[in-house]
Amino acid sequence: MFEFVCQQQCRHSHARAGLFHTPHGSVATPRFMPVGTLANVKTLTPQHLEGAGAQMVLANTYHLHLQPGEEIVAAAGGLHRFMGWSGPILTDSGGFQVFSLSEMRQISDAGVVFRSPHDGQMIELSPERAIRIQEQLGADVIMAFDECPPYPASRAVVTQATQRTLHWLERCIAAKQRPDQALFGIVQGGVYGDIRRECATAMLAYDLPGYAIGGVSVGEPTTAMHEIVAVTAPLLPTHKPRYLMGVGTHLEMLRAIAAGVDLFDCVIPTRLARHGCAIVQGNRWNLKNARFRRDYAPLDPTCPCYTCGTFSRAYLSHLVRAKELLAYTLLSIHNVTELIGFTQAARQAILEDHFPKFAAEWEQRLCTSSH
Ligand code: PRF
Ligand code: ZN
Repeated sequence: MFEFVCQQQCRHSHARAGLFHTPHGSVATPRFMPVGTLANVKTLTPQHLEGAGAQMVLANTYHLHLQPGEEIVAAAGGLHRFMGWSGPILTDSGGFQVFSLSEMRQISDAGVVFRSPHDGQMIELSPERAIRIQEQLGADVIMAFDECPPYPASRAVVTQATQRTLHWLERCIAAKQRPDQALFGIVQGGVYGDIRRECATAMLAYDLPGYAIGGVSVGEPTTAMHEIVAVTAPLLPTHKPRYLMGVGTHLEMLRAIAAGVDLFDCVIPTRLARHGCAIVQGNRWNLKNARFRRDYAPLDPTCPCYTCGTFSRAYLSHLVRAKELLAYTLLSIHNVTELIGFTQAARQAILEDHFPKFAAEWEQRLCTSSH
């Protein structure tokens, strides 16, 4: 039901182009996945997403458990029906969100306990509970319940979190019942290469249908992040999808693709849109800037998106200044198209056997341009 086919392997890097088959369709990789935290990608309809080239979207166990609750989603027939997205969906397991979003949380080998930000009641998440909720939500790919240590964290703290992540993975596997969902393991280990290696090696024994790299982009320097991804990705099986969680930007994705990563997710395109910012060829533009007020060119004349094909920078600048809601939709359409388009261009370069040239040109562009 789940299969990853490597279509082309770059001969000068670990980059590869592949197809990830799921019960709700196939994902051509490398590919960026938009984040639909609360069963919607903020300000976008499934039609917009399809137009932007989205093939797989994310949703969050933590948020959906709190609101509206997994029973309501299950009674609708699952996430696909509930949110009107018929393509592949991935849900994150919730642990990471508890740690980054909720105060008053406690972690033990049993799981995490936290106070609901809605009504203050205590809520428990455990490997078993996270799997149960994700089975009720019904995404195609579900994530193991993991502990993502903060940055910076000592070797001792990271070792303990990684051990716990491995024990929890075993409990996730034991708890899992639905055969039509793929459970991905999440490699932790912070910035410590040897702990990453141990974690990856231990996880491979479970022969999971896919693996994620977690615990990066949590505040560490960019160089540390690139090193960790470069060390970790090649340890993962070549015939399984590799997913870098919570990343990101053009440069981060470019380097991760070169290291052999296939899937990405990040809130950046929709979050920036809500702040009136556009991502254009990897640069960030604030549409409030005076230089756009009388600029009647499209945001990016080379972009195939609806926004760039229809509206001017001056119009977008006006909508942003007036805080019109349409601004956020139009900028989100463009930003999501831009990030997915970038990963699609990388895929095309791999397929056509010129990824090194593609990577060198983008490195040059991204490392010399000012924001
Ligand atoms: N674990 C989980 N979700 C995540 C992360 C993680 O480490 C990250 C880290 N960048 C983002 N989302 N479960
Ligand atoms: Zn555009």
